[in-house]
Order: sequence, then C-alpha cells, then structure tokens
Amino acid sequence: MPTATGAALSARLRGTDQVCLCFFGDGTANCGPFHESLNLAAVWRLPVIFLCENNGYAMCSAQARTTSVADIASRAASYCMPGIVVDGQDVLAVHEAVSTAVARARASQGPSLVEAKTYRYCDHQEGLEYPPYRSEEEVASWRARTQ
Ligand SMILES: Cc1ncc(C[n+]2csc(CCOP(=O)(O)OP(=O)(O)O)c2C)c(N)n1
Repeated sequence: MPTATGAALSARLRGTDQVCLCFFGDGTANCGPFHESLNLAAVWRLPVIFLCENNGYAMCSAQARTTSVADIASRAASYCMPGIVVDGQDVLAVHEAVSTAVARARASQGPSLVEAKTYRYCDHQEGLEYPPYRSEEEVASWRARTQ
C-alpha cells in the first residue's frame, strides 16, 4: 500500500492523469501500512484508489474476531476520504464505484476507499484448511450466489 501511494505521487509529479488502483485484503486493513498510506494519500490528495477485497477472512481468522468495524470502508472517515461499500460479486456495481473514484482522483479531489464485499472459495494457501474455520454450508451458499 505504501508503494501504491508512492506510484500515485509519481503520477502527480509527472503531470499525468494516471490513477493508481491498489488491491488488498481485509486482513491487510488491520496492518499499520494501511493507515499510514491512507493518511498520506489524503494529506497530499493523491490519485489513488484503495480497493479492499473483503472476503471475510484473514487467512483462517473470521473478520469479527480480528476487526473492530463491520465495514472496512468506514475507516475512510478517519482520513477524510469517501468510503464506499459495494457488492464485490456484482461486476457492474464494482465498475460504477471505481469509475466514480477514478473521476474524483482525476479531478484532483484525492483518494477513495472502496470495499468490495466478496468471498474466498479456497483457502488462503494450500494446507490451511485444518482445523476447520468455516462450514461447508457457508462455502456452498456463496458458491450458489454465482450460479
Ligand atoms: C507486507 C506483509 N505484511 C504482513 C504479512 C503477513 N500476512 C500474511 S497473510 C496476512 C493477512 C491476509 O489476510 P487478507 O489480506 O484478508 O487475505 P486472505 O486471507 O483473504 O487471502 C498477513 C497480514 C505479509 N505477508 N506481508
């Protein structure tokens, strides 16, 4: 996330209309660089979009066990930028939310935080499924949404 913030600073200094789109997970939103990056991007009104793919789990830990807020996007208020929650399973909704953020960035109005609520059908990495941290029914219900 600091690298993305730096890329946005580079775009600004080079006088381009480039916008940096930074993807990260909900677990990452609990790490220090998330807060440092959002703060500096807001102070300098940088053309960067922070897009959190919130799949409900940081490795094997459910969001409710590790995260103080229900919506990661609500943290945007701490950094005076828009925080938008969008259905991450709806590609058109994501496109619309990101397009709005891009227009804002290109108008020199600064960064945005977009939170796409989604799911991870597989595990964070091979071999992390034990001990079980979620039910087969939960995975099946999310898979059913995409059919
Ligand atoms: C720069 C850096 N900091 C910390 C970590 C340690 N780390 C490994 S996985 C993880 C959290 C992953 O959670 P999430 O971003 O929600 O991804 P998911 O579990 O959904 O794949 C962290 C903080 C790392 N890999 N790299």
